[in-house]
Amino acid sequence: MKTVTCTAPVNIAVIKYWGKRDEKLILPLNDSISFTLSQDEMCAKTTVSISPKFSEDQFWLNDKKESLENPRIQNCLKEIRRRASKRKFDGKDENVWSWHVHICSKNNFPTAAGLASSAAGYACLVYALGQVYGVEGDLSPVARQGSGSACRSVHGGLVRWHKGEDDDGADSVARPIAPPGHFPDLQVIICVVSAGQKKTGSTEGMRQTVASSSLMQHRIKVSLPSRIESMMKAIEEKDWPTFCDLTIADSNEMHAVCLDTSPPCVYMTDTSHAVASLIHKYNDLKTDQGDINHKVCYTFDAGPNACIFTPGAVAKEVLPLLLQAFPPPPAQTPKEYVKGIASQP
Ligand code: 2P0
Repeated sequence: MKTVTCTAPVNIAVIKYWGKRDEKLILPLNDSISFTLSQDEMCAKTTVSISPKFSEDQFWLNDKKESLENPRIQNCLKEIRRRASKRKFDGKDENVWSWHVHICSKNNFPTAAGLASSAAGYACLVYALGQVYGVEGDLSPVARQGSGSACRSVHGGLVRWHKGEDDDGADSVARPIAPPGHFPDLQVIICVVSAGQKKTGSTEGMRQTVASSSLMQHRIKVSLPSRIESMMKAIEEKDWPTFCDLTIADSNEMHAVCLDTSPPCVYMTDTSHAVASLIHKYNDLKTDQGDINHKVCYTFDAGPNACIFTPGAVAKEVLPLLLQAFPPPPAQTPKEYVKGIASQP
């Protein structure tokens, strides 16, 4: 028997992936850019075991036995086994690729609440499978077939997922663009507005947006090409204020196309908008004080929870403001509430 345990962190997109050009291969309509958070905060942990004695594949998610019929898991498994079947071990073929697998996966944060759980989950699963079956090489296109955003969690730091042009998805891969400490002393605050499951899953929401939103055409053809180039330049030049402006603009545009969808995909709540408003007021104050390097930015995924990127020096100022404006429910201790402050992504 061979056993491997891996962890993979969530990634938070600052240029969002929303919409596919190929549903089956999970090929996106646009490039996206994200931060992979640090390993010690929000992450998935997966243990995989393979043995010639196992009679079938089995899967447990958050301690509950789940079916392995999910085609996305099957696609990842098939691709890893295909790659493993082509490998030679110490000069000879080995049939480990044909051994059944037992998979046990856990998230240390709410699953399917718009907190990138599938990204961490599939990145972790694919990496662990790669290790246990002895597969080398770029695993981001395999993780992509589990969940699009998962391909970005295969790398640390700032990562760009290239949409690619090929019909078979061979060039739709994630590449690191800057290391974890690129913006020194950066902190991330995750404001959990609601840990409940979202009403419209990302896959379905994207499908509806592509089918019905005319604003989406503008996003793909006009806004994104220049925003992505500006974001790459801001990252290269470590231009924090511009990075903040672009991150906020892209989050708001993604949620605008969600609202332009029929039926509308409504992910942000009144509380989400109140958090965004507080951040704008804070940034206006910093701008008035001529202190734009201490700006902060927010971004919202397909859910109501805010992800706030802040320079460490102002995190100490922003967090008490948030706690004062949005007091934690009495059942939660302040420690639990602030658990979302990640160390440097
Ligand atoms: C992102 N999201 O770029 C965007 C922002 C949510 C909002 O990627 O259908 O779970 O599995 O490829 O990867 C969530 O979408 O969707 C997502 P599928 P996925 O992070």
